[in-house]
Amino acid sequence: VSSTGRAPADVLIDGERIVGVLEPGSRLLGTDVAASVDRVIDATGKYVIPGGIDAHTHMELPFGGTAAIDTFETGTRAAAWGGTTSIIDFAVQRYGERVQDGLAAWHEKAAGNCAIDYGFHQIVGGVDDDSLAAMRSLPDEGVSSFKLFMAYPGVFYSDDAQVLKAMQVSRDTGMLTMMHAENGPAIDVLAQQLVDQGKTDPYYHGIARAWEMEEEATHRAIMLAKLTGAPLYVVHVSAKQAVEQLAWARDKGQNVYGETCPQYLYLSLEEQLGAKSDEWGSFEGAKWVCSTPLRSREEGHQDAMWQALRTNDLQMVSTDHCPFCMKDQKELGVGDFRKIPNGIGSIEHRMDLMYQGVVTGEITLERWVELTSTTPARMFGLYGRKGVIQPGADADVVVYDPNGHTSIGMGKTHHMNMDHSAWEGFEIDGHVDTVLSRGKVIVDDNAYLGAKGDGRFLKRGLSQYLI
Ligand code: DUC
Ligand code: ZN
Ligand code: ZN
Repeated sequence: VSSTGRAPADVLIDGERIVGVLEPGSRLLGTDVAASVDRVIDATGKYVIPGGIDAHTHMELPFGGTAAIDTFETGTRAAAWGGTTSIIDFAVQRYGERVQDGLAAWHEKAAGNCAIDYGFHQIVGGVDDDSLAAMRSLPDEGVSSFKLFMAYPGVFYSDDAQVLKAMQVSRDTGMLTMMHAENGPAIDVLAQQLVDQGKTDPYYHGIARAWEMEEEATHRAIMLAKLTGAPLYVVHVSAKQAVEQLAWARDKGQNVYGETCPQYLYLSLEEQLGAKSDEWGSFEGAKWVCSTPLRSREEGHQDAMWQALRTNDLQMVSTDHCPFCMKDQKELGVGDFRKIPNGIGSIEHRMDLMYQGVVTGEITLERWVELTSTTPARMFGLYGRKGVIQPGADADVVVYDPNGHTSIGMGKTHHMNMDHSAWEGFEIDGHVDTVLSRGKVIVDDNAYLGAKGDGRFLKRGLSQYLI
Protein backbone atom coordinates (compact mmCIF):
# COMPACT_ATOMS: atom_id res chain seq x y z
CA VAL A 1 0.00 0.00 0.00
CA SER A 2 1.32 3.42 -0.89
CA SER A 3 -0.17 6.87 -0.48
CA THR A 4 -1.49 6.61 -4.03
CA GLY A 5 -2.74 3.06 -4.37
CA ARG A 6 -2.52 -0.62 -3.56
CA ALA A 7 -1.57 -3.73 -5.48
CA PRO A 8 -0.36 -7.25 -4.78
CA ALA A 9 3.42 -7.15 -5.01
CA ASP A 10 6.68 -8.69 -3.85
CA VAL A 11 9.11 -6.28 -2.22
CA LEU A 12 12.72 -7.23 -2.87
CA ILE A 13 15.27 -6.08 -0.30
CA ASP A 14 19.04 -6.25 -0.58
CA GLY A 15 20.97 -5.20 2.50
CA GLU A 16 19.55 -1.94 3.79
CA ARG A 17 17.67 -0.97 0.65
CA ILE A 18 14.62 -1.83 -1.35
CA VAL A 19 15.79 -2.94 -4.79
CA GLY A 20 12.57 -3.95 -6.43
CA VAL A 21 8.80 -3.94 -6.25
CA LEU A 22 7.72 -6.84 -8.42
CA GLU A 23 4.62 -8.53 -9.60
CA PRO A 24 4.04 -11.59 -7.41
CA GLY A 25 5.86 -14.61 -8.81
CA SER A 26 8.17 -12.53 -11.01
CA ARG A 27 11.17 -14.05 -12.73
CA LEU A 28 14.27 -11.92 -13.10
CA LEU A 29 16.92 -12.90 -15.63
CA GLY A 30 15.20 -16.24 -15.92
CA THR A 31 15.30 -17.07 -12.22
CA ASP A 32 12.43 -17.40 -9.83
CA VAL A 33 13.01 -14.44 -7.49
CA ALA A 34 11.28 -15.95 -4.47
CA ALA A 35 13.32 -19.14 -4.75
CA SER A 36 16.67 -17.36 -4.93
CA VAL A 37 16.52 -15.07 -1.90
CA ASP A 38 17.85 -15.72 1.60
CA ARG A 39 14.63 -15.13 3.36
CA VAL A 40 10.97 -14.79 2.47
CA ILE A 41 8.52 -12.98 4.74
CA ASP A 42 5.05 -14.14 3.79
CA ALA A 43 2.70 -11.19 3.87
CA THR A 44 -0.18 -12.90 2.11
CA GLY A 45 -3.44 -11.26 3.13
CA LYS A 46 -1.65 -8.45 4.92
CA TYR A 47 -0.65 -4.89 4.12
CA VAL A 48 2.95 -4.00 3.34
CA ILE A 49 3.49 -0.33 4.08
CA PRO A 50 6.40 2.09 4.41
CA GLY A 51 7.47 2.34 8.06
CA GLY A 52 5.77 5.05 10.06
CA ILE A 53 7.47 8.42 10.55
CA ASP A 54 6.57 10.21 13.76
CA ALA A 55 7.68 13.77 13.15
CA HIS A 56 6.90 15.09 16.63
CA THR A 57 8.41 13.44 19.72
CA HIS A 58 10.07 14.57 22.95
CA MET A 59 12.42 12.00 24.42
CA GLU A 60 13.93 13.11 27.73
CA LEU A 61 12.44 16.60 27.39
CA PRO A 62 13.05 18.69 30.54
CA PHE A 63 9.66 20.21 31.33
CA GLY A 64 7.71 21.36 34.37
CA GLY A 65 10.52 20.62 36.80
CA THR A 66 10.95 17.05 35.57
CA ALA A 67 11.80 15.30 32.30
CA ALA A 68 9.86 13.16 29.82
CA ILE A 69 10.23 9.59 31.03
CA ASP A 70 11.06 7.84 27.75
CA THR A 71 14.72 7.89 26.86
CA PHE A 72 15.79 7.64 23.25
CA GLU A 73 16.32 3.95 23.94
CA THR A 74 12.91 3.14 25.46
CA GLY A 75 10.93 5.55 23.30
CA THR A 76 12.32 4.44 19.96
CA ARG A 77 11.94 0.77 20.90
CA ALA A 78 8.28 1.39 21.73
CA ALA A 79 7.98 3.18 18.38
CA ALA A 80 9.39 0.12 16.61
CA TRP A 81 6.87 -2.13 18.35
CA GLY A 82 4.16 0.05 16.88
CA GLY A 83 5.41 0.11 13.30
CA THR A 84 7.19 3.47 13.42
CA THR A 85 10.69 3.33 11.93
CA SER A 86 11.75 6.99 12.06
CA ILE A 87 11.21 9.82 14.49
CA ILE A 88 11.99 13.49 14.42
CA ASP A 89 12.59 14.70 17.95
CA PHE A 90 12.96 18.27 19.19
CA ALA A 91 16.40 19.45 20.28
CA VAL A 92 15.96 22.26 22.79
CA GLN A 93 17.62 25.64 23.10
CA ARG A 94 16.46 27.67 26.08
CA TYR A 95 16.89 31.33 26.79
CA GLY A 96 20.52 32.00 27.65
CA GLU A 97 21.81 28.88 25.88
CA ARG A 98 23.44 28.65 22.49
CA VAL A 99 21.47 26.94 19.72
CA GLN A 100 24.52 24.86 18.81
CA ASP A 101 24.81 23.61 22.39
CA GLY A 102 21.15 22.62 22.50
CA LEU A 103 21.56 20.61 19.32
CA ALA A 104 24.80 19.01 20.52
CA ALA A 105 23.11 17.95 23.75
CA TRP A 106 20.39 16.18 21.81
CA HIS A 107 22.93 14.39 19.64
CA GLU A 108 24.55 13.18 22.81
CA LYS A 109 21.29 11.86 24.27
CA ALA A 110 20.36 9.99 21.09
CA ALA A 111 23.62 8.72 19.61
CA GLY A 112 24.06 4.97 20.01
CA ASN A 113 20.78 4.58 21.89
CA CYS A 114 18.05 4.51 19.26
CA ALA A 115 16.22 1.47 17.91
CA ILE A 116 15.21 3.29 14.73
CA ASP A 117 16.49 6.19 12.64
CA TYR A 118 16.05 9.65 14.08
CA GLY A 119 16.30 13.28 13.05
CA PHE A 120 15.94 16.57 14.89
CA HIS A 121 13.97 19.77 14.70
CA GLN A 122 15.39 22.65 16.71
CA ILE A 123 13.32 24.35 19.41
CA VAL A 124 14.44 27.95 19.63
CA GLY A 125 13.41 29.12 23.08
CA GLY A 126 15.41 32.31 23.11
CA VAL A 127 15.33 34.26 19.88
CA ASP A 128 18.09 36.89 19.92
CA ASP A 129 20.86 38.01 17.58
CA ASP A 130 23.09 35.05 18.46
CA SER A 131 20.41 32.42 18.01
CA LEU A 132 19.16 34.03 14.80
CA ALA A 133 22.67 33.83 13.37
CA ALA A 134 23.14 30.25 14.56
CA MET A 135 19.82 29.15 13.06
CA ARG A 136 21.11 29.94 9.59
CA SER A 137 23.55 27.05 9.72
CA LEU A 138 21.03 24.46 10.92
CA PRO A 139 20.17 23.22 7.39
CA ASP A 140 23.84 22.28 6.90
CA GLU A 141 23.52 20.14 10.03
CA GLY A 142 20.54 18.30 8.54
CA VAL A 143 18.10 20.18 10.77
CA SER A 144 15.71 21.83 8.33
CA SER A 145 12.95 23.00 10.69
CA PHE A 146 12.64 24.87 13.97
CA LYS A 147 9.87 25.28 16.50
CA LEU A 148 8.76 28.45 18.26
CA PHE A 149 6.33 28.78 21.15
CA MET A 150 3.68 31.48 21.39
CA ALA A 151 2.88 29.86 24.77
CA TYR A 152 4.82 29.40 28.03
CA PRO A 153 6.06 32.88 28.96
CA GLY A 154 9.27 32.55 30.94
CA VAL A 155 10.08 29.13 29.51
CA PHE A 156 10.10 28.73 25.71
CA TYR A 157 8.00 31.75 24.76
CA SER A 158 8.68 34.03 21.81
CA ASP A 159 6.86 37.35 21.52
CA ASP A 160 5.66 38.60 18.15
CA ALA A 161 8.86 40.52 17.50
CA GLN A 162 10.90 37.39 18.07
CA VAL A 163 8.56 35.31 15.93
CA LEU A 164 8.85 37.84 13.13
CA LYS A 165 12.64 37.80 13.19
CA ALA A 166 12.84 34.01 13.29
CA MET A 167 10.37 33.76 10.42
CA GLN A 168 12.61 36.01 8.35
CA VAL A 169 15.35 33.41 8.82
CA SER A 170 12.85 30.74 7.82
CA ARG A 171 12.07 32.62 4.61
CA ASP A 172 15.76 33.18 3.82
CA THR A 173 16.90 29.61 4.47
CA GLY A 174 13.86 27.52 3.50
CA MET A 175 13.69 26.08 6.99
CA LEU A 176 10.13 25.29 8.00
CA THR A 177 8.77 27.33 10.92
CA MET A 178 6.91 25.02 13.28
CA MET A 179 4.60 26.85 15.65
CA HIS A 180 3.08 26.09 19.01
CA ALA A 181 0.10 28.37 18.45
CA GLU A 182 -1.56 29.30 21.72
CA ASN A 183 -1.74 32.74 23.31
CA GLY A 184 0.44 32.00 26.33
CA PRO A 185 0.27 35.33 28.19
CA ALA A 186 -3.55 35.33 28.11
CA ILE A 187 -3.74 31.64 29.05
CA ASP A 188 -1.52 32.23 32.06
CA VAL A 189 -3.91 34.92 33.35
CA LEU A 190 -6.93 32.64 32.88
CA ALA A 191 -5.10 29.79 34.62
CA GLN A 192 -4.17 31.99 37.59
CA GLN A 193 -7.78 33.17 37.94
CA LEU A 194 -9.07 29.57 37.91
CA VAL A 195 -6.58 28.55 40.58
CA ASP A 196 -7.56 31.59 42.67
CA GLN A 197 -11.16 30.34 42.51
CA GLY A 198 -10.07 26.94 43.79
CA LYS A 199 -10.52 25.31 40.39
CA THR A 200 -7.34 23.26 40.50
CA ASP A 201 -8.34 19.89 38.97
CA PRO A 202 -6.63 18.73 35.77
CA TYR A 203 -9.78 19.46 33.78
CA TYR A 204 -9.26 23.21 34.26
CA HIS A 205 -6.04 22.99 32.26
CA GLY A 206 -8.30 22.62 29.22
CA ILE A 207 -10.61 25.44 30.34
CA ALA A 208 -7.71 27.86 30.71
CA ARG A 209 -6.32 26.85 27.32
CA ALA A 210 -9.54 27.84 25.55
CA TRP A 211 -9.92 27.25 21.82
CA GLU A 212 -10.11 31.00 21.30
CA MET A 213 -6.48 31.15 22.45
CA GLU A 214 -5.51 28.59 19.80
CA GLU A 215 -7.54 30.21 17.04
CA GLU A 216 -6.10 33.64 17.81
CA ALA A 217 -2.49 32.49 17.93
CA THR A 218 -2.92 30.41 14.77
CA HIS A 219 -4.23 33.47 12.97
CA ARG A 220 -1.39 35.60 14.28
CA ALA A 221 1.18 33.02 13.20
CA ILE A 222 -0.41 32.87 9.75
CA MET A 223 -0.30 36.64 9.32
CA LEU A 224 3.30 36.89 10.49
CA ALA A 225 4.20 34.08 8.10
CA LYS A 226 2.37 35.83 5.28
CA LEU A 227 4.18 39.08 5.95
CA THR A 228 7.60 37.47 6.09
CA GLY A 229 7.04 34.80 3.42
CA ALA A 230 7.97 32.01 5.83
CA PRO A 231 6.62 28.49 5.27
CA LEU A 232 4.54 27.64 8.36
CA TYR A 233 3.68 24.31 9.96
CA VAL A 234 1.36 24.46 12.98
CA VAL A 235 1.90 21.60 15.43
CA HIS A 236 -0.65 19.74 17.55
CA VAL A 237 -3.76 21.42 16.13
CA SER A 238 -6.82 20.55 18.22
CA ALA A 239 -9.43 23.30 17.78
CA LYS A 240 -11.77 23.26 14.80
CA GLN A 241 -11.46 27.06 14.68
CA ALA A 242 -7.69 26.75 14.27
CA VAL A 243 -8.26 24.42 11.32
CA GLU A 244 -10.57 27.01 9.83
CA GLN A 245 -7.74 29.52 10.02
CA LEU A 246 -5.37 27.11 8.28
CA ALA A 247 -7.94 26.30 5.59
CA TRP A 248 -8.61 30.00 5.03
CA ALA A 249 -4.91 30.75 4.59
CA ARG A 250 -4.37 27.74 2.34
CA ASP A 251 -7.33 28.72 0.18
CA LYS A 252 -5.66 32.07 -0.31
CA GLY A 253 -2.58 30.27 -1.53
CA GLN A 254 -0.40 30.63 1.54
CA ASN A 255 2.20 28.00 2.30
CA VAL A 256 0.71 26.80 5.57
CA TYR A 257 0.39 23.28 6.97
CA GLY A 258 -0.85 21.57 10.08
CA GLU A 259 -0.65 18.35 12.00
CA THR A 260 -3.00 16.86 14.53
CA CYS A 261 -2.38 14.01 16.98
CA PRO A 262 -4.33 10.86 17.91
CA GLN A 263 -5.43 12.38 21.22
CA TYR A 264 -7.32 15.14 19.40
CA LEU A 265 -9.12 12.57 17.27
CA TYR A 266 -10.13 10.15 20.00
CA LEU A 267 -10.09 11.79 23.45
CA SER A 268 -12.18 14.67 24.80
CA LEU A 269 -12.46 17.27 27.53
CA GLU A 270 -15.75 15.72 28.70
CA GLU A 271 -14.04 12.37 29.24
CA GLN A 272 -11.28 14.11 31.13
CA LEU A 273 -13.85 15.83 33.35
CA GLY A 274 -15.52 12.48 34.07
CA ALA A 275 -12.28 10.63 34.83
CA LYS A 276 -11.96 9.30 38.37
CA SER A 277 -10.06 6.43 39.95
CA ASP A 278 -9.62 4.93 43.39
CA GLU A 279 -5.95 5.76 43.31
CA TRP A 280 -6.12 9.34 42.06
CA GLY A 281 -9.73 10.52 42.50
CA SER A 282 -10.48 13.35 40.08
CA PHE A 283 -6.73 13.85 39.58
CA GLU A 284 -7.04 10.86 37.23
CA GLY A 285 -7.66 13.47 34.51
CA ALA A 286 -3.96 14.42 34.70
CA LYS A 287 -3.22 11.48 32.39
CA TRP A 288 -4.72 13.53 29.58
CA VAL A 289 -3.17 16.91 30.37
CA CYS A 290 -1.40 17.99 27.21
CA SER A 291 -1.00 21.20 25.23
CA THR A 292 -2.88 22.08 23.18
CA PRO A 293 -5.51 20.47 25.45
CA LEU A 294 -8.19 17.93 24.72
CA ARG A 295 -11.25 19.64 23.28
CA SER A 296 -15.00 19.33 23.83
CA ARG A 297 -16.65 16.52 21.91
CA GLU A 298 -20.00 18.32 22.20
CA GLU A 299 -18.47 21.22 20.28
CA GLY A 300 -17.39 18.82 17.54
CA HIS A 301 -13.63 19.30 17.52
CA GLN A 302 -12.78 15.59 17.09
CA ASP A 303 -15.11 15.22 14.09
CA ALA A 304 -13.60 18.36 12.61
CA MET A 305 -10.07 16.93 12.92
CA TRP A 306 -11.06 13.74 11.07
CA GLN A 307 -12.72 15.82 8.40
CA ALA A 308 -9.67 18.04 8.03
CA LEU A 309 -7.53 14.93 7.55
CA ARG A 310 -9.84 13.88 4.71
CA THR A 311 -9.97 17.28 3.04
CA ASN A 312 -6.22 17.89 3.47
CA ASP A 313 -6.75 21.00 5.56
CA LEU A 314 -4.48 19.03 7.92
CA GLN A 315 -1.75 17.01 6.26
CA MET A 316 -0.18 14.80 8.91
CA VAL A 317 -0.63 12.94 12.17
CA SER A 318 2.23 12.93 14.68
CA THR A 319 2.02 11.94 18.32
CA ASP A 320 3.66 14.80 20.23
CA HIS A 321 4.91 11.89 22.34
CA CYS A 322 5.76 13.62 25.63
CA PRO A 323 5.38 10.97 28.34
CA PHE A 324 5.24 11.53 32.10
CA CYS A 325 4.36 9.08 34.87
CA MET A 326 1.52 9.81 37.23
CA LYS A 327 3.74 8.95 40.19
CA ASP A 328 6.35 11.64 40.96
CA GLN A 329 5.70 13.50 37.70
CA LYS A 330 2.07 14.35 36.86
CA GLU A 331 1.57 14.18 40.63
CA LEU A 332 3.50 17.45 40.97
CA GLY A 333 0.26 19.14 39.92
CA VAL A 334 -2.01 17.83 42.66
CA GLY A 335 -3.77 20.97 43.89
CA ASP A 336 -2.59 23.09 40.93
CA PHE A 337 -3.15 21.93 37.35
CA ARG A 338 -0.50 24.39 36.13
CA LYS A 339 2.18 22.20 37.66
CA ILE A 340 1.17 19.02 35.83
CA PRO A 341 3.82 18.34 33.19
CA ASN A 342 2.00 18.58 29.84
CA GLY A 343 2.08 15.55 27.63
CA ILE A 344 0.69 12.20 26.54
CA GLY A 345 2.69 9.18 25.41
CA SER A 346 1.45 7.66 22.15
CA ILE A 347 4.48 6.82 20.05
CA GLU A 348 3.73 3.11 20.17
CA HIS A 349 0.10 3.40 19.12
CA ARG A 350 -0.04 5.98 16.33
CA MET A 351 -0.08 3.49 13.44
CA ASP A 352 -2.71 1.32 15.16
CA LEU A 353 -4.90 4.24 16.23
CA MET A 354 -4.83 5.72 12.76
CA TYR A 355 -5.50 2.32 11.18
CA GLN A 356 -8.60 2.17 13.35
CA GLY A 357 -9.72 5.24 11.40
CA VAL A 358 -9.53 3.08 8.26
CA VAL A 359 -11.64 0.40 9.95
CA THR A 360 -14.30 2.92 10.99
CA GLY A 361 -14.32 4.56 7.55
CA GLU A 362 -12.90 7.94 8.61
CA ILE A 363 -9.95 7.69 6.19
CA THR A 364 -8.88 5.41 3.35
CA LEU A 365 -6.08 2.88 3.53
CA GLU A 366 -3.95 5.04 1.23
CA ARG A 367 -4.60 8.14 3.30
CA TRP A 368 -3.46 6.21 6.38
CA VAL A 369 -0.07 5.66 4.74
CA GLU A 370 0.04 9.25 3.52
CA LEU A 371 -0.73 10.81 6.92
CA THR A 372 1.64 8.62 8.92
CA SER A 373 4.59 8.13 6.58
CA THR A 374 4.65 9.65 3.10
CA THR A 375 3.71 13.23 3.94
CA PRO A 376 5.96 13.35 7.02
CA ALA A 377 8.82 12.29 4.75
CA ARG A 378 8.00 14.93 2.15
CA MET A 379 7.30 17.65 4.70
CA PHE A 380 10.56 17.17 6.55
CA GLY A 381 13.07 16.42 3.83
CA LEU A 382 13.29 12.63 4.04
CA TYR A 383 11.31 11.55 1.01
CA GLY A 384 12.84 8.99 -1.30
CA ARG A 385 14.90 7.51 1.50
CA LYS A 386 11.85 7.23 3.75
CA GLY A 387 8.09 7.32 3.35
CA VAL A 388 7.82 5.14 0.25
CA ILE A 389 8.40 1.58 -0.91
CA GLN A 390 10.38 1.93 -4.11
CA PRO A 391 13.80 0.91 -5.41
CA GLY A 392 16.51 2.95 -3.74
CA ALA A 393 14.53 3.67 -0.58
CA ASP A 394 15.65 2.46 2.83
CA ALA A 395 14.03 -0.89 3.57
CA ASP A 396 11.84 0.48 6.38
CA VAL A 397 8.86 -1.78 5.89
CA VAL A 398 5.93 -2.83 8.07
CA VAL A 399 3.73 -5.86 7.56
CA TYR A 400 0.35 -4.99 9.02
CA ASP A 401 -2.30 -7.63 9.60
CA PRO A 402 -5.83 -6.28 9.16
CA ASN A 403 -7.19 -9.50 10.63
CA GLY A 404 -5.03 -9.26 13.73
CA HIS A 405 -6.01 -7.53 16.96
CA THR A 406 -4.26 -5.22 19.40
CA SER A 407 -5.45 -4.55 22.96
CA ILE A 408 -3.80 -1.41 24.30
CA GLY A 409 -3.04 -0.85 27.96
CA MET A 410 -0.94 -1.80 30.95
CA GLY A 411 -0.17 -5.50 31.00
CA LYS A 412 -1.34 -5.70 27.38
CA THR A 413 0.34 -3.76 24.59
CA HIS A 414 2.50 -1.14 26.33
CA HIS A 415 6.25 -0.79 25.87
CA MET A 416 6.57 2.89 26.73
CA ASN A 417 8.07 3.99 30.04
CA MET A 418 5.01 5.55 31.68
CA ASP A 419 3.30 3.93 34.66
CA HIS A 420 -0.07 4.26 32.94
CA SER A 421 -1.50 4.40 29.44
CA ALA A 422 -3.51 7.32 28.13
CA TRP A 423 -5.00 4.72 25.78
CA GLU A 424 -6.02 2.10 28.34
CA GLY A 425 -8.79 -0.10 26.98
CA PHE A 426 -8.47 0.86 23.31
CA GLU A 427 -9.06 -2.13 21.05
CA ILE A 428 -7.61 -2.08 17.52
CA ASP A 429 -8.81 -4.27 14.68
CA GLY A 430 -5.34 -4.72 13.27
CA HIS A 431 -1.84 -5.66 14.32
CA VAL A 432 1.76 -4.79 13.53
CA ASP A 433 3.25 -8.18 12.58
CA THR A 434 6.72 -7.48 11.25
CA VAL A 435 8.89 -4.37 11.23
CA LEU A 436 12.04 -3.88 9.20
CA SER A 437 14.41 -1.00 9.77
CA ARG A 438 16.92 -0.57 6.92
CA GLY A 439 16.47 -4.22 6.01
CA LYS A 440 16.88 -5.62 9.51
CA VAL A 441 13.87 -7.36 11.05
CA ILE A 442 13.50 -5.63 14.42
CA VAL A 443 10.00 -6.78 15.36
CA ASP A 444 8.54 -10.10 14.34
CA ASP A 445 5.63 -12.07 15.67
CA ASN A 446 5.45 -10.24 19.01
CA ALA A 447 9.20 -10.48 19.58
CA TYR A 448 11.71 -7.65 19.63
CA LEU A 449 14.80 -8.56 17.61
CA GLY A 450 16.50 -5.18 17.33
CA ALA A 451 19.23 -3.68 19.45
CA LYS A 452 20.08 -0.38 21.05
CA GLY A 453 22.05 1.63 18.54
CA ASP A 454 20.41 0.21 15.40
CA GLY A 455 19.07 3.69 14.63
CA ARG A 456 21.14 6.32 12.86
CA PHE A 457 20.93 10.10 12.69
CA LEU A 458 19.02 11.34 9.67
CA LYS A 459 20.42 14.42 8.02
CA ARG A 460 17.32 15.93 6.50
CA GLY A 461 17.03 18.08 3.42
CA LEU A 462 14.65 20.98 3.00
CA SER A 463 10.92 20.37 2.91
CA GLN A 464 9.39 19.38 -0.43
CA TYR A 465 6.50 21.65 0.47
CA LEU A 466 8.39 24.87 -0.17
CA ILE A 467 7.12 26.91 -3.07
N1 DUC B 1 4.08 21.32 23.24
C1 DUC B 1 4.59 20.28 22.66
O1 DUC B 1 4.71 20.28 21.45
N2 DUC B 1 4.96 19.23 23.38
C2 DUC B 1 4.85 19.17 24.77
C3 DUC B 1 4.27 20.32 25.41
C4 DUC B 1 3.87 21.39 24.51
O2 DUC B 1 3.32 22.36 24.92
ZN1 ZN C 1 3.88 22.56 21.57
ZN1 ZN D 1 5.56 18.58 21.26
